[in-house]
Order: sequence, then C-alpha cells, then structure tokens
Amino acid sequence: MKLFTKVAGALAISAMFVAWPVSAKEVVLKAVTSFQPGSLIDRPFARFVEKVNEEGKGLVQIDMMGGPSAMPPFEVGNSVQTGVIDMAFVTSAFYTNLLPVGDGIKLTEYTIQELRENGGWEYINELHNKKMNTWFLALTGDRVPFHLYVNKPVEKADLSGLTLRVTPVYRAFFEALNANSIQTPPSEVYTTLERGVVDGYGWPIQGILDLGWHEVTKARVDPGFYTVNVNILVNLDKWNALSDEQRDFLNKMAEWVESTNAEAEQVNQEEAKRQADAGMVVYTLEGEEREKWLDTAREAGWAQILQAAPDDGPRLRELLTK
Ligand code: 173
Repeated sequence: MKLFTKVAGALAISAMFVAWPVSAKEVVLKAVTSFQPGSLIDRPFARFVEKVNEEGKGLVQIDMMGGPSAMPPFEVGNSVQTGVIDMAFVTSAFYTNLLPVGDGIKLTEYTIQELRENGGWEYINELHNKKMNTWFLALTGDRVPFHLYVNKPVEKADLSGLTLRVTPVYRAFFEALNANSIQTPPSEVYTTLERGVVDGYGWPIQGILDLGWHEVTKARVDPGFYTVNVNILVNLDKWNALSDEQRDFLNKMAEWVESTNAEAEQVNQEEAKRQADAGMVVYTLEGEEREKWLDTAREAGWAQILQAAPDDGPRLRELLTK
C-alpha cells in the first residue's frame, strides 16, 4: 500500500471515530431574525440563541444567518416553511400570506404560560403545523402592547386625515377610525416619516429609541392595544427529524425564554420614560374616547381575522379571549 493511501485511510478512519460522536448527536439550525439585531424587540431571540449555543454544545447549535438586511422580514415565513432556513424569529403579522388567522394572536387576553395550560398554544401550533409546515416553539412579547405614534395631535378616537404606516397588525383598526394606511417593513419607517409620507405609525411600546425613531416622532397615543407576538418557529421536517433529546432540550430553552417575557412590564415603563426624556409627548385618550379606541381595536381586529379565516378564526377567538 502506498504511503498516501495509508495516510488517507488512517485519516478517514480516525475522522470517522473523531467526527462520529459529534455529527450524529449535534444538529446545527440555520436561523434568521426578522427584527434588527441589537434592538429590544430582537433581544429575547438573541438571548435564546446565546443560551442554546452555550448549553447545547454537542446537541443543538444555532447558526445565525442574519436579520432584515439578509432577508426581507415578509419573506421569513416562506423561508422557514420551505426549509431554506430551519428556524425563524418572526411575528405572525409578517406571514399572513401563509397563515392569515395567525395575526389574531395579537388579540390574546392570556399570557403564553396560560395559553399552554388552556389549549391555546396547542391550537396555534396545530395551525402552524398544518398551514405553514412549522413548529411553534416559543412566543415572546405577550406583555408588550402596541401603540400609535404620531406627528399630529390625536385628541379623539378618530384618525380622519391621517396617513399611517401599518402592517397587518394595525391596518383594520386604524382604517376603522378613518385613517389612510401604507404598509412598510420596519426598515422604511424612518425615511417615510422624515419625508412626511406618513403622519405616524404603529409600533410596540419598546424599541423606538434603539431604532432612532424618536428623532422623527413627536408623540405617542395612549392607551396601547393588543399584544406583541414574536415567535420562534422551526421548520416542521427539521423538527420531526430531531432526536427526543434535542426536542426536549429546545422545549426547555423555549420555556426559559417565555419565562423572561415577564421582564417586559418593567422594560415597558423604562421605554415610556426614555421616550419622554427624548422629548416625545403623550396624547392620552380618556373616558368615552378611550373606550371607543379600545373597543374599535378589538372589534375591527377580530372582524378582520374572522373574515380572513372563517374556518379557524372562531376557534382561535374562543381560546384567546376571556
Ligand atoms: O410594526 C410592525 O412592523 C409590526 O407588525 C411588529 C410586530 C411585532 C413586533 C414589532 C413590530
């Protein structure tokens, strides 16, 4: 046997022994986030990835492929459905093309911990399995409300004359109060405001300052409405191909990241203070106007979901509302 063949053979054999225990056990999941890395909305996922990579050595690792500059946010649902990526951090409003009823999760009156108890998570997961080939691993943001931010006064539950930047989260609500709407991904919010293309936009209470939007935003309207859901989804074929040990580990990590959702209440207050410190004012609707604001949000929200998903909407509503 020639030396080269011997060496190559020995290397191949040692590679088998060295590599085998790792490659058989460890899976690397390719992930994309649909929110700006480093921003508050993305933070739960950044922490999740860090913890998985630290505690999952030899079992599960996550390879972060990037954020909105690597993949447009409204494409992320398609990519995790088809297996272009294995894992996504994405809000249900960004994949209404695949699962229109998913946008209804914003109307939940329960936390994710409660939804795991009352069958809500199970139904949401089943919808994700069947309609978009994904496993609904975890939900973040359930204690974070959305708000309207504006550069013109809003003294009543009436948005006549305003053009607002929306996503599916806000469209039905703002239009029910007579606003014009323009849909954009988050990456276009700053310039549309700066150029005066819109008079305001919807966004959670968190993240305005780390996106720099306080520079082009005069005011927030209170009260907030709905709750955020930014979800960790796993391609279903990938999920099914994992070992029990890998799935158990990821479920444990999911439970952990969902437990950190409770920290949001404090962050919400800190964010409101940072907005005030940056000079943003608050228009607070009170009394009947406040009632009208919240009732319209809820009613227009559910009407939109029931219209878009007449089969699945009613069951979702039963499970999410008190
Ligand atoms: O405003 C948005 O882009 C949006 O729909 C959203 C959803 C969840 C978290 C942050 C933003």
